Amino acid sequence: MYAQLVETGIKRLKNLDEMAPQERAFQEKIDAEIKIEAKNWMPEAYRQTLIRQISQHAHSEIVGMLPEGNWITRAPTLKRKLQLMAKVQDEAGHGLYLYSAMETLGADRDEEIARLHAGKAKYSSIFNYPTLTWADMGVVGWLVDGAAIVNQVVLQRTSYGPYARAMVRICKEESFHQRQGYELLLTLMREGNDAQQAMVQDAINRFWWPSLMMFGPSDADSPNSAQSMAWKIKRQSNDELRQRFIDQTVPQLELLGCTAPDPDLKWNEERGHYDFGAIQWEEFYQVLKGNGPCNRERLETRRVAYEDGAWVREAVVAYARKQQQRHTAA
Ligand code: BYC
Repeated sequence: MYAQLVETGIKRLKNLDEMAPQERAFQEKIDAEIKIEAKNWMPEAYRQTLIRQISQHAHSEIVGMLPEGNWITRAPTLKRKLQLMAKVQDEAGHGLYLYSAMETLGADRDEEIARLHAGKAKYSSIFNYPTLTWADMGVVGWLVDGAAIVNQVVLQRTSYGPYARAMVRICKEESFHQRQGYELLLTLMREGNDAQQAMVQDAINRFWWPSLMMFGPSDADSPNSAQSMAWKIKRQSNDELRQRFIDQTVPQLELLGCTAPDPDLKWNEERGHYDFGAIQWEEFYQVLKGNGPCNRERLETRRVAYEDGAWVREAVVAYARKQQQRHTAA
């Protein structure tokens, strides 16, 4: 795959013999599967790539709380409310582990959050779509967390130690999220009435293509992939992961008794994979530019939450100062 990416010439990568000694030693360490830790030397571009990816990932987790947070007060039973609250809290936790991993690279959390709130930072495109019905809670768990797991299982082996270790716990929690979503949908499909079953199919129709876009542009159009694969930040390409997600999701879709909004989706015996239709990349790039259905609403909600939470941050700092004074006086 790496050789293939180099050949396509998206970004020409240096050979080992073109690198300065320190950089060559770094690349050899990566090639030998030795993790890079916070205090180790690393090329500035490696550090910046990680800050970019980890901060975007952290932002996705906390913005990702919003579409589901909207439904906590409307959950149909106590059990569903508890599950949804636990899931949304887990996403906040994921954001915290990831911001901490990002800080080990010297990035400033407040600055990165300010960039998010100013509309200057990216977060996952998927969270710019609205959650219109209760079935969306099932579909977000099943498809959105399902896609996130496929991407994140591989990131457990990413070359930067603190990021890889954060992923281990995140993957365990995501797997609970995916299952609760699927179980919610199975219940609606097996015990629900016609309207409830139609609600599930409608949610799948709306989230299917945006979930496939979560993996990022096709390999040929992914500017960061070649270098990130060489540094083993990314271990598998966007298209490889997208294909894996489709292959494992279609049987689950069939078990639900639902369909995907893709007439070209069919098993290809020769390839041993599902074929699927063309993704509308224009829609994806529009969402990235801030023109998705909910971009403005999501950022505004985040800004208000941050401002409303200012007193908590001040109280925590005041308490810490007081404790420190007591400690010094004693
Ligand atoms: N949305 O060269 P590429 C979750 C950007 S949340 C927005 O392939 P890269 C969850 C990309 O950043 C899941 N932007 O980039 C939470 C780049 O822009 P810049 C979040 C996207 O980084 C709550 C440009 O497009 N998971 O789990 O090599 C509830 C070109 O792309 C997207 C992660 O963040 C997108 N979908 O590969 C439920 C995983 N795709 O920065 C669930 C960690 C691409 O050059 N991240 N872009 O301006 C990654 O694995 C990689 O960053 C990606 C993109 C595969 C996403």
